[in-house]
Amino acid sequence: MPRHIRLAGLPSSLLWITMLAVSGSFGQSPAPLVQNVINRTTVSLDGDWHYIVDPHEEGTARSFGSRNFVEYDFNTSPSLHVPGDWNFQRPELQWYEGTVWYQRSFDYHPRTDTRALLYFGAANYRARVWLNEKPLCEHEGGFTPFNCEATSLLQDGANVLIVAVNDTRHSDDIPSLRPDWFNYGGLTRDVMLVEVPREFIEQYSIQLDRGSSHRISGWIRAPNPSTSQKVTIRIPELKLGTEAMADKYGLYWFTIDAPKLELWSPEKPKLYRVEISTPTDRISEEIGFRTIETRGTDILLNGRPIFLRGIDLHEEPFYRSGRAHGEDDARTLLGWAKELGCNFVRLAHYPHDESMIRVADRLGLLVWSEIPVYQGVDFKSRQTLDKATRQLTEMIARDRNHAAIILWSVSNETPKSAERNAFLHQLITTARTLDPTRLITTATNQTTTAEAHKKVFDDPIIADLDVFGVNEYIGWYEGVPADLDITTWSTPYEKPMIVSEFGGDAKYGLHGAASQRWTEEYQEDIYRHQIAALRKIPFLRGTSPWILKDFRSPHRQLPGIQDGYNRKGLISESGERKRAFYVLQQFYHELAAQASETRKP
Ligand code: GCB
Repeated sequence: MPRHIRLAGLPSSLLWITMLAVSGSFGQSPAPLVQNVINRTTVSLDGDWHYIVDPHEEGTARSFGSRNFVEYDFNTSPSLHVPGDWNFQRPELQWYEGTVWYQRSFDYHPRTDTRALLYFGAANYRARVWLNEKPLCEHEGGFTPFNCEATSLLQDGANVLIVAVNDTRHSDDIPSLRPDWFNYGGLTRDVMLVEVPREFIEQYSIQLDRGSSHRISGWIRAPNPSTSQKVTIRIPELKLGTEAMADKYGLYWFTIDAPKLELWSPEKPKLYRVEISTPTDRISEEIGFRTIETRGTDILLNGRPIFLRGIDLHEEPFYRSGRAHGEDDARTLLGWAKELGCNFVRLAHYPHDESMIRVADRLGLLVWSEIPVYQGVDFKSRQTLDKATRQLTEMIARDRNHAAIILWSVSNETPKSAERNAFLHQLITTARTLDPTRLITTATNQTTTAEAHKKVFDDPIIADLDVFGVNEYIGWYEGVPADLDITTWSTPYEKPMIVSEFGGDAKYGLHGAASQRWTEEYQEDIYRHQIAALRKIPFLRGTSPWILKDFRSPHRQLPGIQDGYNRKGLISESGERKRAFYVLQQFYHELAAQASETRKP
């Protein structure tokens, strides 16, 4: 059954979009996402969970969620740590793709006038949740959070939670069948109960108006508003505040003029504590204020042209296997990016853990955040578009108040076709409608090469974008590094371009001639030629090479060289820097010095 969900903050003509309900047959669909959970009262459900591996879907046939079956016993089953993928906690699960049943018990004492939402930071890829033997909710999409209304199913005292997570890949999923990264399954991010009052602040958008450097505006959504209820928004450091009344949709719109506002920037990532309160609820968050827009081929941050000195990264930690998670991993990964001289990161190819964005806010790193509409997507399927739309909506709902994010990306490397164009157009429109304050991008590898060494970036999807990303592997998948010296780049579009991927593989510690593939010298040579070529592209406004660190990919099996890793990292999986790291670092330090020179009064 199609279900209509309302998207807050939209003009009335766009108030509704049609989405398919997650399922009509199991529990509820997740409740609307509650933002900023780390500043709420929470009960952590992280820790050890019992698990049962279920390759034949016995648990579904025998209703594991709602009754104990004699041959299966969660209480005597081994455990997995949550948050974490299952693949690298148990050697026998490394290559497992299918269903794993998770179970844990916990004590809880419900309080009158308090609601409890069961919150999952992410479960890859499908999750079905039972609380105290009753189906609660299900969710699809491995990199975005969801929460389920648990209040009425929670018991005073012992409670039992069961989650079936399935990470089987399907051609009509997002991502599709063959992503070039490891399919880490499981409850990969935090699980918690979030306690909120009966009437609570669910979501809000607090940003500078597009183009204004001092007018803060936005909306707050609190379910079940009474028409007389007021919301107060305060920024204590600026001694500013205002009140707002609900409109008929339960949205509280407000504007605050802040003439003395210090803008957030990579050089000075200033955050202000913003407090929101209703008669029944209050929440605060550290928010930075900056503008981002384009003018011709320029990207303007706070009204001034900026060049994005970036690096791509997957959500994998250094020094251990599995999914990265939490602030420590984020600080290590983004710390390396800072050391490279970056002011920008492309978080590939899916929304990363929220702590990554919070750390980027504090470190002053601009962020490109992306949904996994990756090669091989079924663009003809309405259902697949619904899945992508849901992931886009959840990504924006979680992160819309983070100053670091300047670009929402709707896809990576999709082949040109009428169906592809329509599919991406729909996503771009949704992203713009949900968040008119940020720029929309995508990474394309579609070019027309009319003559040898003449690259024309003319993918028609560029017409729909604010900024376009180009992935290009001259010297690795195409020709040799010296081809970069004679390649010309052009585009019919008057828009800023970011080279969102380039590079080549090198095994750390393998040395040889610059012409010898897989050596650090070969990779270094690609970077040298590439940087010389980039300097000549007049509409280039950013670079983010592929990639910060070697990452696991089942596609990469060359023995003795790849051994299961994509080796395009500038740093090995154990933290050793390759020669190309220093080449990029030198380029970025030079660009940073030039930029600070032009900023001088
Ligand atoms: C690409 C993809 C990226 C791959 C990379 C590679 O174009 O966007 O996901 O990992 O190339 O190494 O081939």
